[in-house]
Amino acid sequence: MLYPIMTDSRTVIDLSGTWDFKLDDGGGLENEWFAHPLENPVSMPVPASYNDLREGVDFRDHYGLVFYQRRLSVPAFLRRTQRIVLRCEAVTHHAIIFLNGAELCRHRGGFLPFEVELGDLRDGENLLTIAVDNRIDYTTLPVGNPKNYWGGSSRQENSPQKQNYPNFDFFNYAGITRPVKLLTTPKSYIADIRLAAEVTDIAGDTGNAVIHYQVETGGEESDSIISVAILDREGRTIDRAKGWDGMLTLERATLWQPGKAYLYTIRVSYGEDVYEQPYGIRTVEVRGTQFLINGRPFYFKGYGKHEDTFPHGRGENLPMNAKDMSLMQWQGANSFRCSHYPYSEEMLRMAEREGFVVIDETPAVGLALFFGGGANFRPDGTKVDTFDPEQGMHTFPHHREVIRDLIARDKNYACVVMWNLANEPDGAAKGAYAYFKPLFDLARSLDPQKRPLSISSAQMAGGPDTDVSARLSDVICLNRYYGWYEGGPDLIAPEVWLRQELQEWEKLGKPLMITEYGADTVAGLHDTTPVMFTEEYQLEYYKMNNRVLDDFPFVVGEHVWNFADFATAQGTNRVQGNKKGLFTRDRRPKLAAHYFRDRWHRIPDFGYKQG
Ligand code: BDP
Repeated sequence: MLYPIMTDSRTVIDLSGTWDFKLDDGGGLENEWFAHPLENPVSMPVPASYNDLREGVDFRDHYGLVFYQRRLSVPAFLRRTQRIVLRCEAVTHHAIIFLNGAELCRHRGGFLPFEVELGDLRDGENLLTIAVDNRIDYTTLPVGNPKNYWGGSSRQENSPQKQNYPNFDFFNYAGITRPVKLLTTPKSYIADIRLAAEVTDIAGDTGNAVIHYQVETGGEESDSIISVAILDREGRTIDRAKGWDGMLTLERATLWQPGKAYLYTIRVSYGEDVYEQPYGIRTVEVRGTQFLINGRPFYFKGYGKHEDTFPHGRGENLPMNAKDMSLMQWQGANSFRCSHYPYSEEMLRMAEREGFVVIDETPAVGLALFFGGGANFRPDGTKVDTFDPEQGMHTFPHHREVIRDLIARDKNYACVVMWNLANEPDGAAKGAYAYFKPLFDLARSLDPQKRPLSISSAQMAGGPDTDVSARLSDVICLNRYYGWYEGGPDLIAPEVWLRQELQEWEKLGKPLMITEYGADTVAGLHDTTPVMFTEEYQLEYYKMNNRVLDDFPFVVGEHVWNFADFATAQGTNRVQGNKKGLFTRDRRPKLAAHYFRDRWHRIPDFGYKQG
């Protein structure tokens, strides 16, 4: 799926701005709110999560549909000559699109783009309505619970007011969270480009590269020829080819490197249509216990993040993206994980330009009936397995969809070096292998670059004998909280346990990275004795954990949990959100941020461990 850009043949019109908005009263669809201008709407910015933008619990915790609406006029000359497509970058979680009262399409999933052609635009004004559904359950990703298993009271469960009960630890923000755009293309158009490079004779920043490309076209029949060219940063053409698929050859190509990005442009023409794809040439490979980028052993220094800011919620926040990138670079980090859902393409495009390494993740979080405890028992006391065909979770079809859509969107990014197919699933449960094996196969078959695959494993999934990740993942990714959930406030025994656990995983002969470790820390809480929740405890916690990680050559990276504090559902163990950030939610550093700054500037991107 191509990112919308303007070229000689294409336009993009951003529909961001202030839209009309109304919470559903339960009868919005039945009473066809989409067919007429909304009665008594409020103003709502697009893009943004709506939850924190008006006051009151009813608004923030609204359950079900909301309606967004705006008028739309499209110049007649464009309608005559071009194909007009509505593109939503992300609507969380499910969308129904209506144009002039008629339903155009439905889309499930809140973190990936979808497009629909607008064939029936009228002269003058058109009425565009997007109904957005925030309901989560055992069929959705992320997963929602039927009732509150986590820190909730029976009053909530019996309340006549229906609510979402996230089976995950971040606030269930909703709305039109990324831009809505109109894009126009010629009637015969370039639909997709798939790129993968083979690189040989790597020396320093260069290598000899052969880029394999495949172009997909769509729309009206045409006998136009496809031409493909690769241009360097100065705009010089280095090689050309013709046809649906083929090869471009570069001698001594400049490689895309962590911290040193170099992007070529792949220019594709087909009849009238022209598209330009930025492209970084690099290789990724797991060899033995090493993670190689351009043939050299890479060490991941960075974070699990969230798209979470005040008051946008998960709404796209370009200035904060830029600030985050700057803070990550200030700390000497080189990578982040898109926990726990695909991030906006604006963020990926920035990482691509800045040479920042990304682990791309599906929204498959909450796939475990152990989350919060207690959810996995029937009224008669017998256990329900997460993947029980009847009473377990039914996310498999949607999981397949999101893997397909994620790879369709992000397959050409050099910054994306690994696909993480799920966060903390019930990896030791009966049926876990049967559930995940086809998903791993699917991801492998779809990715033209055959990137490594992983799952971020929860402590509850156990060690290499029980955790399905041991059999399937190319890189073992562990979320571990030794010294916090496991054993905190003691830091002595947890150090022993972490060592023991790593010794077990080491026998597998695969590289391992820590994709989460952290301790809740309320900024401003201090003590001479490092007690839990103080900044001093967070610091001691990380020093202990890092001491262990440094002793294991097969550990290829450390991603702290989390880059910044973030909003969650309410519960007895959350103080206005999750406080495990190295930075506060408004991006002020805690003590540990300075410690990591010092540590990461001393750890090189390449060759830190001798594997
Ligand atoms: C892990 C989850 C993450 C949570 C974190 C925590 O992957 O989403 O926020 O624990 O408890 O289990 O802070």
